[in-house]
Amino acid sequence: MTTSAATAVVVGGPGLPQRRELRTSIPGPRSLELQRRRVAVVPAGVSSVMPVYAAAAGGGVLVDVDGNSFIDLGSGIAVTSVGNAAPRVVADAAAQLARFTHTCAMITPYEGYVELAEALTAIAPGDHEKRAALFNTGSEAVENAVKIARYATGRAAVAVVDHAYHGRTNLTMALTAKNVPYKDGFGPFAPEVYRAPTSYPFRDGLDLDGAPIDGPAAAARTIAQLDRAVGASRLAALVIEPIQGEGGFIVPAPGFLPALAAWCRDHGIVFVADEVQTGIARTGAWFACDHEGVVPDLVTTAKGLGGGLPIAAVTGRADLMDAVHPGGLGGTYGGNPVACAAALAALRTVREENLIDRAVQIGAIALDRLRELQRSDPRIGDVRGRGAMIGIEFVHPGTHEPDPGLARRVAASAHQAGVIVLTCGTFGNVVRLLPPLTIPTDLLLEGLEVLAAALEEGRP
Ligand code: PLZ
Repeated sequence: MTTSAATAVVVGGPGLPQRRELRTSIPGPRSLELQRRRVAVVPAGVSSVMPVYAAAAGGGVLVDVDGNSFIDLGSGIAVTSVGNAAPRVVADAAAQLARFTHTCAMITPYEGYVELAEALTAIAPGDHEKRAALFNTGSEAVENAVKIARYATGRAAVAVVDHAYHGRTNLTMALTAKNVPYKDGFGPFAPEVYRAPTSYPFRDGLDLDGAPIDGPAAAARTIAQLDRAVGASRLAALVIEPIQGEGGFIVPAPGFLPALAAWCRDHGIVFVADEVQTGIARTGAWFACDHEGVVPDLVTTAKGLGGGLPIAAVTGRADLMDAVHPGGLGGTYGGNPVACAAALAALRTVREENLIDRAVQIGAIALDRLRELQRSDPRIGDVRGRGAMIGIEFVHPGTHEPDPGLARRVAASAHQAGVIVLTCGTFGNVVRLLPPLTIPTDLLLEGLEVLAAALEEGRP
């Protein structure tokens, strides 16, 4: 074991000084040393956005092993919504660690699993009777939602849409739209997956009468394609992100999701809302579906659910969930007791710290500033989002042609200036903001100014 600067900052959480501070070049010498060790033992296929090694994090900052303090606008891809090392999560997970770390819920269950299922069935959209099954990752939750839908309907086909991201396992790679880096060279993929157009207001053209395609029209286009290519009666499920994440932070036009949900209901197709990225307060509601009153048959959650620990769930209609034979669903670690304790504490944190309202405020602050930037910068094609899930789509001025280079440069220059931001999008041209909901407003504003400066730097 080598001693590192991690020993200088041993405790994370909201008590960390909430400031941006650079002490070394980025990455610093200790990060560079760890990176040298890493490339010798970790395959290149597992890559990192910033080779900056974490020592502690909390509130709205991440401190690296060289003592640099970054403003965190990424939350480890929408995971630490309640803040990193959130006090309730740390305390309850630690208490559970000391009681027992694992029994396997399929062997001897424990209260935390039941309590989390109670919590999830209470907050998931709809007043109907529900069940929840726990897993470890978002991909695993999506796979299980498809298993349940297939079992319950006796049908095989699964519909997904353009720009979708649902995971990296074999079935979820098939559900995911983008080839590089997710699928390239990794086939053959699971069969019976069919893709249809989605609603992408910034890129959707005009209809035959020259009117912009609205939500219901976009849904009609999706449905027509699925009717033609598959047939509603063959479809077990439609799996869809209510706001697309990796695909570009795409908020569909109003009415799109409700129309699809209604079509699914009319044809016995299980409507699966993949809320792995959007769920649990991120968008300013428990679930992104809530914004339009859409009630999915099944909803997948992960990321924000566990306060940083790996846990995922499928929650939904009792009749569908109960259709599967005993022993048909499970896994060694699904609903690990420490992760359950962390998730229950994370949900309590959302409630007690009013983080749903905070997500709304963060969205208002960020959209306001970014739209102001957009007014004087034709490279910003679109600014969109809901709550603390915000995307900035870059284009070549005067066109809709994606500019992924600009997104990369802006993100890289923000990193150098001490702000963690991520990119996304089918075209790689979106910078996305996913701050922890515990970020102080002044840090959020400072992070936005760093982005503004990064854009200014890159002006032609
Ligand atoms: N569904 C909607 O956003 C994970 C992927 C990062 P896992 N998104 C981040 C990467 O490059 O691997 C995600 C998602 C939606 C499913 C998943 C998959 O969740 O926990 O990564 O398996």
